Amino acid sequence: KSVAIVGCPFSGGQRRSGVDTGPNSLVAAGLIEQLQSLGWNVDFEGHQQFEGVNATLAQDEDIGKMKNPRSVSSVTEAVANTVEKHAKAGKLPLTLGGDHSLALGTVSGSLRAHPDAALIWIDAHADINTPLTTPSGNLHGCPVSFLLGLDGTDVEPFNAWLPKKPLLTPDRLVYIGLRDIDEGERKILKENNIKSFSMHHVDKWGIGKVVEMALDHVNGAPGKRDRPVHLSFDVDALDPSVAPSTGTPVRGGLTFREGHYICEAIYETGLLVALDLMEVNPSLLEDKDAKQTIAVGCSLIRSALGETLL
Ligand code: DIR
Ligand code: MN
Ligand code: MN
Ligand code: MN
Repeated sequence: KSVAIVGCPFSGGQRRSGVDTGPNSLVAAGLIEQLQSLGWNVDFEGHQQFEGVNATLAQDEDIGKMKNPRSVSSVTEAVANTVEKHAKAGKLPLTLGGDHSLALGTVSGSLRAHPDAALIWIDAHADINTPLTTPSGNLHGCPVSFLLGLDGTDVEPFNAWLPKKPLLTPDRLVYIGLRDIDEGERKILKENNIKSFSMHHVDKWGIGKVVEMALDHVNGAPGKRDRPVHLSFDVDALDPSVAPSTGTPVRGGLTFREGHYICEAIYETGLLVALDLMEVNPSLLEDKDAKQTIAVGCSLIRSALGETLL
């Protein structure tokens, strides 16, 4: 079993600098050695080279409401190609963010290799604004709408590389951890019948039941387990007391164990084909908060790759 680390030092999908240092911090904390000790063959050829793009963010003029559209489009297109390549070579791509706009690339790459895959999105936010509904213009709040090809997403420069027929359908998408949804997003989730387990549902049913229901949903029947799974984990899904150093923390999030349980349960299905760990921003708070967030990021990844279920 091989994992290919795709380090993505990119921050242009949102406004706060520092999230581009996330991948390096995770690797410097010993992630590679940790995965090797779990028995994984780790393929890491250095982080993706986005320095040029990060340096020219200031010159990337808005298109409509979208901030940094050219940068986000070129980075996500490149990431899609990298993830696709690793997935087709039989490796499990592990993408380290960077902001969550990157998942437009990672999920595109996964779906090219595994067209029937499901997307499990763990986040405080739904990241399903369109270029028309986005209140902030930040593209880290929009990747899912592009993946689904929603109204308003057929825009330059993204339509130069995204397929006319979207790779993802709403029935293969599920959310866990939501608690900060914009008005336009609420409408989109409803109209497209997208399954969402908010923190309310986690409280009501417990995380064990929620993960089973999420897996049942994307597989189309209770107990059915055959779809490959792309797990996209925004560290802000966790409560800020657990993962403080992230750009848009929201109170009332997943506990340490709830976050890890999700990763373990998905690993246990044997269907995980790709993993994203996004929005770790070590530069926002004091050193001890940054260290805590990096450590929890590494530990979520280890859980998704089998640490606690030997
Ligand atoms: C808000 C915040 N929904 C937006 N989004 C995210 O800007 O679209 N924060 N993803 O992490
Ligand atoms: Mn800008
Ligand atoms: Mn988020
Ligand atoms: Mn997110």
